[in-house]
Amino acid sequence: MKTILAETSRVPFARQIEEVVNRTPIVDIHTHLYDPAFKSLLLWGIDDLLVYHYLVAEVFRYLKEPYETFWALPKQAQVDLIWDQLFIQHSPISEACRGVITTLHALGLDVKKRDLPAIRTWFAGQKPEAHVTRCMELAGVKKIFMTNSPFDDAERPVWEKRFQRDQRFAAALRIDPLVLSWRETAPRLARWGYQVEKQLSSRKTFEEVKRFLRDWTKRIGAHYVMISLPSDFQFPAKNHAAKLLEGAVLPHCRAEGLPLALMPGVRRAVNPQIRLAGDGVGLSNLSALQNLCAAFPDNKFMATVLARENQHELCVLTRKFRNLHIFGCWWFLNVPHLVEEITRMRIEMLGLSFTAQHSDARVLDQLIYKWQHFRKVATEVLIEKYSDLAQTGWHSSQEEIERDVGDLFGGAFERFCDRG
Ligand code: RAT
Ligand code: ZN
Repeated sequence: MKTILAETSRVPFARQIEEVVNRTPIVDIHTHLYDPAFKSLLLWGIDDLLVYHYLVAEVFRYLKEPYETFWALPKQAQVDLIWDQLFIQHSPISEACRGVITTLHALGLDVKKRDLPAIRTWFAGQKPEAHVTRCMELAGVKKIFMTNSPFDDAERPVWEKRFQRDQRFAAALRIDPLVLSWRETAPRLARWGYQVEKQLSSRKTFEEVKRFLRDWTKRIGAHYVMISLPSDFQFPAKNHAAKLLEGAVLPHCRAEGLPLALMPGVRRAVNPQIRLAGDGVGLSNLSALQNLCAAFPDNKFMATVLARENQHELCVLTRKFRNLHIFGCWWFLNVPHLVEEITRMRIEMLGLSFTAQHSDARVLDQLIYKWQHFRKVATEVLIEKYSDLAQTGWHSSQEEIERDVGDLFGGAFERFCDRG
């Protein structure tokens, strides 16, 4: 009897939460998408959806030919092969495959026909600008953070030429090569007019690195600075990365009031033969992050960690340092089972003071599935949490739920970044 009563009183409440979660606009704080002014750098459409590196990793599990045979194919033939193997020869039930189907369905395409040529024809009739609006609307995303690297030879010239910005796209300054491959990066900075030395022994070099960071922060209007880190990253340490962080990156971020987003846990090129799909995951020693947060209380840090096994420790760390903001279920963690586990744990340990998800979309259309799938999980977790409260007689109002969901979907991040 008790259970039935609890169940029936839960239903309208559950619908209300679902409705708020579904209509709250999202600030997508980390993607690999570009302002449409970057033209071909903004990927969209069925072919790019299907050669997404998450799917490339999966197709190799079914192929017997040497890796090179796949890479030698023209892009459209790679796409055909992926479609055949992952959607026709097998059911597309992995998260990355299901994502393609969710996306096509949301765009109004009839997925049950399994007709790739017809899907291609539909996409060929779309215009990129209108498609951006449509995907953002279907995903319920109001702002997209790009990943902007001055070290990317395709991207850099666009910034140098200047262009009319699309206000829906915000910039984040990505500096992995500067911190992680200083030996190779120093000569590039020198070629670009910054007086730096490889040894990192002179004050001048750090000043010049800061000048480089200032120039690019200003040029792109960066809201934060970002680095992904190998799982064996340590701080403090007597290496280039630690010296550059302490001597240039952190002072720059402090001076500009910018958060430094750290993403530990990647093992790059575990299998280089599958190229972009070949990165793996490793357990990180989060003492590095702890040491940074403790030693630099005037710096703001953001973090997302790739290993599932690091998630609890990251939550504990976040409880200790208010200059740390955690975000997202990143890459291999962005599967419903783990998103649910991680989101539930974060809410239980941190309340609403974190950013629940980022899409990491590399293809515009992916916004649709990444956010539709996430909203479903978020709804389930939040229904559970508000129901637990309701059982004590604490009823959350519509406004309170809207406020809370808004925080998880970008509001807490915006407040954390606030330079005022
Ligand atoms: O999720 C991804 O697509 C990865 O390849 C990476 O881009 C990762 O998100 C990163 O930003 O390094
Ligand atoms: Zn990313």
